[in-house]
Amino acid sequence: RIDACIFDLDGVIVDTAKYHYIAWKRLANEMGFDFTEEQNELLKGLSRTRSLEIILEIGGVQKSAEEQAVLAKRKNDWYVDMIRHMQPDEVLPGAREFLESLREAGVKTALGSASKNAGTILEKVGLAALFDVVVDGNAVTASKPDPEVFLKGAAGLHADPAYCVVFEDAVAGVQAAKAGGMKAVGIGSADVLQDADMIVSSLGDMSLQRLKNLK
Ligand code: B16
Ligand code: MG
Repeated sequence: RIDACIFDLDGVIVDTAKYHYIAWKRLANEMGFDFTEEQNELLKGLSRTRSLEIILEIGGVQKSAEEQAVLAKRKNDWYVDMIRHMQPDEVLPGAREFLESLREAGVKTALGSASKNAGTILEKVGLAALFDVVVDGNAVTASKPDPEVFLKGAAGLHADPAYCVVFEDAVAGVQAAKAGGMKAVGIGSADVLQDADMIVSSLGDMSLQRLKNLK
C-alpha cells in the first residue's frame, strides 16, 4: 500500500544542476580557480552553505564566515536570475504526467528539496498545483542524508512514513529516505543508487502499476 509520494526537485522534476553549475563556476573563476562539471556532481542535494565550503576546499581558499555569506549570496543572485526564465518545457520527461496520474488516483504528493528556491521553480514550470505540500531548504535544519526533509513531507501529508515512497537522484537522498523508514525509487543508475528499492531512468518509466509493485 502506498499513501504518498515525495519528490526531490533537482534531478527528478527539473534539471537545475546545470544552472547551479554555471553560477558556482563563475564564482570559482572570480576567485581564480576552475570548477568542473564532474566536481559539480559532488554538490547535488547538498545545501548552498555546504556546497560553498566544498568549492572553497577545491580552490584551497579560506574565507571568513562573513565573506562566505557574501559569496553564497552572490552565487544565489546569479542562480535566481537564471531560474526566473525557466519554462514548463523544462520539466523532465514523464514528471508532469506521473504527478497527474497520482492526483487522479488520490495519492498525496509532497516536494522534499534542499533548495531554498524550490517554490519559485515549481511556479515557473507550472507544477505548484500538483504538490499538496512543499518542504524546502527554508523549512529544514538538517541536510540529506538526514531524513528530516522527507519526514516533514510525510507529516505535512498526515502519511505514515512506512507507506511513503521517495523519488531521488542523489545517493544522500536515497539514504535519507531509507533512514526515515520510507521506500526509495532511485532516478539514475543502479551502480550509484545501491540502497534504492527500485531504479528507473526517469519518471517517464514510472506508472501506478509499478508503484503498487513496490510493496
Ligand atoms: P539553493 P534538491 C538541491 O536541490 C541541489 O541539488 C543542490 O545542488 C543545491 O545546492 C541545493 O538544492 C540548495 O539549493 O541554493 O537553491 O537553496 O536536489 O534537494 O532538490
Ligand atoms: Mg536531486
